[in-house]
Amino acid sequence: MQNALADEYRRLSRDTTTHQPLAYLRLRRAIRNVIQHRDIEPGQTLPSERDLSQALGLSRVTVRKAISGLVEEGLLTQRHGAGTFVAERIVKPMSRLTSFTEDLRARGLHPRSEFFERSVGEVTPEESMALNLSPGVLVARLHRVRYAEDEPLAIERSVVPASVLPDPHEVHDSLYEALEHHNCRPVRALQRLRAVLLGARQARLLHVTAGSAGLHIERRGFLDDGRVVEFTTSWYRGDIYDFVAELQTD
Ligand code: 16G
Repeated sequence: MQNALADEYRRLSRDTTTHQPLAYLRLRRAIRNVIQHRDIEPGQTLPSERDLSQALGLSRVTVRKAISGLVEEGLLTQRHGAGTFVAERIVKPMSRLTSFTEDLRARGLHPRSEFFERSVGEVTPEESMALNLSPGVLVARLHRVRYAEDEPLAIERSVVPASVLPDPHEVHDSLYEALEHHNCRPVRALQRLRAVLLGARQARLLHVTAGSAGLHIERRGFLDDGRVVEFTTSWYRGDIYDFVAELQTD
């Protein structure tokens, strides 16, 4: 792994198109790339700070700074006395508006969806409140299980105004890619998260036992002009996900 990382770091140092003059940012990108290419697997240890600084000819301060950024992003975890590992749980920073597909790709995982429903219909009273739509307006609905390779991670039900997404079959794996295609990817979101026990059907779909812990999340995504473009209800597996928020005093 150390060789793969050293090769990637040198490649980035030579690359004039994406040239990153700051060594710690270059190293951060090299580590991210080897995780994405699966040269290092979740749960495996990263070479020590000292080994990395020797192999790459960098100061330990630089190596530490590169690693600490990836720990904050949730890609790496540190255990006192045991070293730095590629995170096994998926750590999702709550301050960044990312999609399921992007979160998994960043970890070198292959995301995919299995749909139960892709339809267009009249907005329900609950959906019209969440999306600020008048009664009678049409919405596109997507109901799917989200997988990383063959492992189910979440169940999601998304509702999008049909004026934005007239045909829900345009969504293959990523809703945000389809919205981006229409220049309607949300730029801001409000998210409400609570702990739940997964019911029998949800548990079966997520390959866990009934009554396991889950996270129930509602996201309302907004466009620049304030229109609500997405109302998604998700049930994420509690045994895999950590949601992390950075807090600051006023
Ligand atoms: C995430 C979002 C969900 C969004 C989806 C888009 C959370 C809790 N939920 O799962 O609201 O619709 O990503 O992902 O983060 P996609 O572009 O891969 O379909």
